[in-house]
Amino acid sequence: MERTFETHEIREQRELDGLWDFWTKESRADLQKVMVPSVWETYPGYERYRGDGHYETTFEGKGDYRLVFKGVSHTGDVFVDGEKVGTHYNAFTPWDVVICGLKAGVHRLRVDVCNAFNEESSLHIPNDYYTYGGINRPVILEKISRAFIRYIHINTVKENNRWKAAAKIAIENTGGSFDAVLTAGIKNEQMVSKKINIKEGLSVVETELFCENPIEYTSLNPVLYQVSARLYSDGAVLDDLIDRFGYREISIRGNKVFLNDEEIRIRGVNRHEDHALFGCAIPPQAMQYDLLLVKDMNGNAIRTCHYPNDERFLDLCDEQGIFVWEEGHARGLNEEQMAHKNFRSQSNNCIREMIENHYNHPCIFTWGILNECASFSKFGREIYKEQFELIKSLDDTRPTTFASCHFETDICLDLPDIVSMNIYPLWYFDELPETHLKRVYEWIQTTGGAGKPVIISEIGAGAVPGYHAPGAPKWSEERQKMILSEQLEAVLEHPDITGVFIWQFADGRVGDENFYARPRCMNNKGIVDEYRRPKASYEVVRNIYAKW
Ligand code: ADA
Repeated sequence: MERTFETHEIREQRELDGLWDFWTKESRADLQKVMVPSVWETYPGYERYRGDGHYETTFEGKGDYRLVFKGVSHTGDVFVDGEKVGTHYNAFTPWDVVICGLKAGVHRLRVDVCNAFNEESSLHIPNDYYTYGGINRPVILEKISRAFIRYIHINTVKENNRWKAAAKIAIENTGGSFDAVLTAGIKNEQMVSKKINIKEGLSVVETELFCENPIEYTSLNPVLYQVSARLYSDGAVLDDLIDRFGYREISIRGNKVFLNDEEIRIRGVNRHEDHALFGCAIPPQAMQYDLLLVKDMNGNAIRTCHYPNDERFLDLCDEQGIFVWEEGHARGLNEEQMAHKNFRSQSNNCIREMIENHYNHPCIFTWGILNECASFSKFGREIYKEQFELIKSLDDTRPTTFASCHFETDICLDLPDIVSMNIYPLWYFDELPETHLKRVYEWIQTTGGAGKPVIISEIGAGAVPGYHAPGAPKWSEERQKMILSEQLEAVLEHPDITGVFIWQFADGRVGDENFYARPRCMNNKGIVDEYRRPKASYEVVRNIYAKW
């Protein structure tokens, strides 16, 4: 399943999900059939394999095609009939390859995948989450003509009590320039039509779209609208694209954040794309199960720590009115890591791909970047500034934020629209949550972050699932329950805090490097374990979130 709705009526698409050949050895001695999407850590014998893996399938066709990869972890090199046609770095963003003039017949598609921590990789490094290897999200084969519609971005604004929808429609032309007609509109509403000359490369057409009395998107009534565009040449339809959006504006008034006129109060969880059975290649059924748990515990928000998420997950959040903080890819990088030769380009590409592909999701209320990186240093600040400027140049309709752990030393709090702090009182240090939070909030008011909305982007405590012991020592389920309860009560009782994301939704796999602080080689701060079995703290969260 590519998305939770049909994205084309005209463009022919075929999902290439299913059994592919997989091998790692040059001789192909270990060749076996595996399902795509998947990661090799879920194949017997490859649970801890780090290196190169090869995936191959065939498809039949003739002419021009676009291959869309929704996610390959972490580097993918694509070959069609033995010829290299594309490459991409970063597991968590979609990318595509256009192949022109294929002869009629059956073609071989091979993807060489690498998850090694090599010197080219600045974002996928040993970290407090696992870098899996494989084709972790769907692969789609699309038949295209000389030009195709890459995206439709919709920006909704309410003026004088009337909603307006401004569209930017991007068309990619792989051949010479030609005259065309572009039509666009919201489903069941009036269509607009424009005559255009399409140059080679990418052109963006801007137009306003109409809808009589649209219903506003709210968290309790998340109404979605479909927008479609079609491209015609010489009277024949060449291509189309359908996407979804909601009528809504995110605004900041004083130190509060609003979705239209609804004040946003976050009862959230941090969620890694990680599952005991699937690694980071989580199927839609399991995604929805996660969301059912979040809703069952009276939560209303997800932070996609620490990278962009699968579009199908965002679709499900749109449909259920869940607030999403979507994050660029980077966790805990120090100055030296941020000075890596590829860091700027890899990190900025991730932001571009995230915003281009996820612009329309009404569930996303903020873009986050650079979790716990060097926001205390002059050099770090340059990078934060550059990335916030990049975001605003791509989307100035949403607030920005970043999660900092640099209490009293952060020098970047003037840069985002929302200030977010990760704090772990009673887990990493002994201070009453209420006292700590008061100190943190008062300090923020002495910085460039003064007066801005404040989110507690992480609080939490570890518990090894099933560990119970008298006296509730650290790592027991009872201790986690006690700590979380005190932390949550303190945050939610604070009059000026927009909300909280618990660290974390589910236990998640980490590398062996940090074994002494991570029993089981897992980050054990989940309120459910890696199979989604609730720990004792689940009920506590459920009761506290119900009150807020
Ligand atoms: C940090 C970080 C998380 C996780 C957490 C923890 O705040 O942002 O990725 O590592 O700490 O469990 O200590």
